[in-house]
Amino acid sequence: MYWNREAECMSRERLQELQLKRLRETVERVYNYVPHYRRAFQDIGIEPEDIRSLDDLQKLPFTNKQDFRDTYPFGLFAVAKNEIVRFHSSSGTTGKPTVVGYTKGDVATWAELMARSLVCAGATRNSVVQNAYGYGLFTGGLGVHYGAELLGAAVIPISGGNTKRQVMIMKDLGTDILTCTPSYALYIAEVMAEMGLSPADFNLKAGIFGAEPWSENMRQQIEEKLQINALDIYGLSEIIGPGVAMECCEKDGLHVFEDHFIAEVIDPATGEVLPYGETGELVLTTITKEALPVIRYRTRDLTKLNPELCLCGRTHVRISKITGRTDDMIIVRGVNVFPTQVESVLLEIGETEPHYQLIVTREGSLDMLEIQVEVSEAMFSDEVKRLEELEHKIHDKINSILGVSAKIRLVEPKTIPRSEGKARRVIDKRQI
Ligand code: DLL
Repeated sequence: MYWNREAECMSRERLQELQLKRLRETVERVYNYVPHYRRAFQDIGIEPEDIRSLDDLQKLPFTNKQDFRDTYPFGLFAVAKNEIVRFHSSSGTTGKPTVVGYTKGDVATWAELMARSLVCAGATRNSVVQNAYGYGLFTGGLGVHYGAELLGAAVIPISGGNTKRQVMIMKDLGTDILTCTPSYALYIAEVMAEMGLSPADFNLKAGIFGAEPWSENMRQQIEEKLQINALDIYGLSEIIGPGVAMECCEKDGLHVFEDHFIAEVIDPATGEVLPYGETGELVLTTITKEALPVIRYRTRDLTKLNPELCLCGRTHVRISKITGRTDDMIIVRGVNVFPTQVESVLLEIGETEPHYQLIVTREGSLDMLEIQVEVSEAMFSDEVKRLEELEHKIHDKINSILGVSAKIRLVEPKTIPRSEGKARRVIDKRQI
């Protein structure tokens, strides 16, 4: 099932022709209407006519988060302000937020991409989509909303939070598609169980989870607890919001909607483009955006590209599940650690609950990593010896897989704060 078969299954040859045409139009437009780009191109002696093939994209300069900050709020817009029909803002926690704008055309494109994403998860016009992404400046809520409406599904604009009501509505309205962050999906499952309900009491079929990194093991947990197909959706405000890439039911990578975006993976240290299959930083170029076209945006998200044809029939390149952000990575005594690696180890051992947090401190000049993870009530009130054994087991496995020695602290159920949006996995208390 596809929303737009022609676009999603287009031959690579035609797709690349289309990409080149759209790339050239975009480059022309930003050169003419966005002083930042004109300057950046001129600095390295590039004119729009120099872009003759898709490979020429590599000649263009990168765009960073800092460029958004330096030109805050409207400096990167390529249309007059009265063409803008919507603003959103990134959820950045440091410095000024990033403001992004959409024309009518952009809102329509975004809805199309989200309709495609919903169909990837098996949604139809008969679906009831419970949208528990936050509504507001965050792109999750309204992004999914417009896509679900375009599809003709019934959308429940419930936003995040008030989880008991969330569960009740899910049951009473017969929700079949749930959209929220993966960490919130787990919390919903927990509340469901507390309310004495089981998946059999619901009509849930699939979930579209994203906005934060999550491991394959986390997928298994969610699928088991909710008895659904759990699929990954990727996106970011600077590019459009959710719907840049979406996993199909093959669950083997997320298709980047390449008729609207061009994906590259670079070595974050050198900026060099990496061959297919090598892990690096995802760089995205928009080729149909009107209000805010973005050239070679450095996402800081780590992934690799897979150009092989997918069994689902879609021809668009796939990114593998994002393992983390370059700036999410914590360096503990010189060792790079991503929260998803820890998550993967914990869930593989499988004797803890899927709620964890990493706490980094510095004692003297030594970094200390503590991993707090919840265990079940029964386990917690069990013999101390059993808890110690489990702590050792986790410690050893983390040590052998990540190469870092961490203090493991098993904590009581519900000690770790639950999130209704993006989970906070790392608390870095080092003053560096
Ligand atoms: O999180 C857009 C979104 C909403 C995506 C709902 C999916 C679902 P921002 O708030 O701008 O936008 O944050 C973007 O979130 O650069 C990634 O680091 C992270 N991220 C988004 N989706 C995924 C994912 C939205 N599926 C930043 N896996 C991105 C891992 C993700 N990380």
